[in-house]
Amino acid sequence: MSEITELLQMYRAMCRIRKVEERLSALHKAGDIPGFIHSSMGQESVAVGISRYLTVRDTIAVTHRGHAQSIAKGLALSALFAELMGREAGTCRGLGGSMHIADSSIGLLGANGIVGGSLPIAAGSALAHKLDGAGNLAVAYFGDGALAEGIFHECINLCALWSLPCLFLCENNGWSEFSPSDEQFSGDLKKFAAAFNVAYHFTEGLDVSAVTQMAEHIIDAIRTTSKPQVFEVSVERFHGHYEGDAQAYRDPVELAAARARDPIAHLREHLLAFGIAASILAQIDVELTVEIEIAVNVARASPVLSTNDAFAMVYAS
Ligand SMILES: Cc1ncc(C[n+]2csc(CCOP(=O)(O)OP(=O)(O)O)c2C)c(N)n1
Ligand SMILES: [Mg+2]
Repeated sequence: MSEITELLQMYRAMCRIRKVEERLSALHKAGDIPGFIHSSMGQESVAVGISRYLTVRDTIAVTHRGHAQSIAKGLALSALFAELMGREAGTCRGLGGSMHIADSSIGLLGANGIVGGSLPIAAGSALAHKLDGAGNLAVAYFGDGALAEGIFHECINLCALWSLPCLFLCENNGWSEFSPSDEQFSGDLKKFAAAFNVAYHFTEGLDVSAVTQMAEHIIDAIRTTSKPQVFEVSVERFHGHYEGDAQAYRDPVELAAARARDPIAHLREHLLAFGIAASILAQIDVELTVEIEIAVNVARASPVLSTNDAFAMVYAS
């Protein structure tokens, strides 16, 4: 595949996630989505770069900010919209919502409302992959906020000790809810990795090509060695902690600078400079809009489960 075809694929994949989240934001504002949702706008390069090198048998455990990670792994958009809108066509029949989305048929082990909750799930899955011997791996997505949780240390220790094929993928957006991470965490992920004899890699998420190149190298190494590795990607969180959080606690100058570090705009400029016509990029936008509206309509056409149906699933018969 030519370099330009690959870049266009990544552009489409990142725009798809961005447009889904913009649509989710509007649906949430309109009252069509109950509960909290957390957007990955500004962080799309991570899931897109990693997922290029994952197969359907590789597994991922994702965070509360997990839409991008799930879509990039292959989650059907109609199942995503339906789940968030509380409809029966959702991945968990609309009972889980954004922070419990799961689809084992594509290796999506589930989103987590518990900070750090993805780590032990991925570690367990990595043990299963090792016992299975088929060369698959597990990815534990987590935010910088999880570094202050004890479970991170337990999981990286066990994965290193037992030589488990687990990628510890830290999306470092510098924020943990409404606090800058440096007010929450005094350590250093690179040094933590070294302390557990685990290889560590870092890149800026602004450039999806950099994420992709590093991801290929790391994922190949994990498959070959069956050893865990840490990959930290520095990204920007464009929206509030949750949709509806106005981010009054953020300095407007800092926020504007963060929003200027947009991986999609960055790639778009690169593609235009490469000679790709703006009309080709506009066509991608139109195609994605159609795809998303079809998914929203499928979700809307699906019924909401009755309260009795919900109770029926609490106990096995
Ligand atoms: C164990 C636990 N502690 C605290 C919370 C409350 N909480 C929800 S999200 C969050 C911040 C998470 O920050 P980070 O891991 O960096 O992810 P980000 O939101 O930046 O993507 C916190 C503290 C929680 N959900 N679970
Ligand atoms: Mg964070």
